[in-house]
Amino acid sequence: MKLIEHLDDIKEPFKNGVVTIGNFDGVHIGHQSLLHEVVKKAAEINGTAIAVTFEPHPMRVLKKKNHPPLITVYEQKKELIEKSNIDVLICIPFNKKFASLSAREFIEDILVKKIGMKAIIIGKDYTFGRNREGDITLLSRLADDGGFEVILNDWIIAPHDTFSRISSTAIRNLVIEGKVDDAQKMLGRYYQVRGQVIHGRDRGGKLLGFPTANIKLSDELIPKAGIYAVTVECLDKQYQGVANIGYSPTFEDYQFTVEVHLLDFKKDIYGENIRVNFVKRIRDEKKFSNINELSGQIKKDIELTKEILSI
Ligand code: RBF
Ligand code: MG
Repeated sequence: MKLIEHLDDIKEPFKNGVVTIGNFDGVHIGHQSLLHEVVKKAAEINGTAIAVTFEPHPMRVLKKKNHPPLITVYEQKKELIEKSNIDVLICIPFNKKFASLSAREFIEDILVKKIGMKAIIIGKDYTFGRNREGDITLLSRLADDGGFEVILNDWIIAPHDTFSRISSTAIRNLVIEGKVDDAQKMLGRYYQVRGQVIHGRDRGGKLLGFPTANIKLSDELIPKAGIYAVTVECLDKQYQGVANIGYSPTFEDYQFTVEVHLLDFKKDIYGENIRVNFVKRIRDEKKFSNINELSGQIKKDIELTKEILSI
């Protein structure tokens, strides 16, 4: 996949560009379906499969406060889009000046003239550009003169009755509620956080008998506090693990940590970058009256985790 992070790097239009546009936060199964259609259409017309996205996420630029946490930070978003076999990913640097471009200018000057768009595939309720003026209606109006085709891709109906439609917002809410197993169904993979292993309070191994890798997160969206069955990618291998997110109330020092105990693992991984995939939430954190009770509970958590992960 060719990555373009500045529009000036596009020296000539791509051959028969088949384009989709979006923020793609989460690169969930709805996004994956769009990307798949783009790849398919490009193959049909001997063209170039192109995804256009924005960086930073427009809500970062337009909405200073209270913007929701990203499901996938830039690095993971690029990786996931690359997996969809898209030929070119164009990440348009998003700033106030770019935001002031009208949707029509964006379509005519950037998508058609610069990128060489011959077809665009988007969801029927997707809007883009200033005042959200960019939509199916505007695209259809400009299609003949612009020499491109507009193809609708309907949202996949979610495979679960607790939610009706796949969206980044719905996934964020599920993760925040700890419903990582439901989030998985919309993401098409487990919700993942990444980060570096840092020194904790050196308590897990010595005091409890269960050492944990404490993680300095590079991600923004953190599942609800509690205990989770997880898998961990580290040192180019995958391990089983049990994660604890929260304040360890037994110890009353009220420091928020994300930590993971790796099953059947003895290596020193301080400083390593690791990835944690959330499979299922097991329970809330609890304040125990002594350390033995907490260790006993962690033992049970590990047994349950093994059962969950063996399915
Ligand atoms: N700390 C608590 O105070 N309450 C808990 O319920 C609790 N559950 C945990 C479950 C697991 C699987 C793990 C790995 C840790 C848990 N901890 C809990 C955190 C534990 O206190 C912490 O790992 C050590 O204090 C080291 O920081
Ligand atoms: Mg630790």
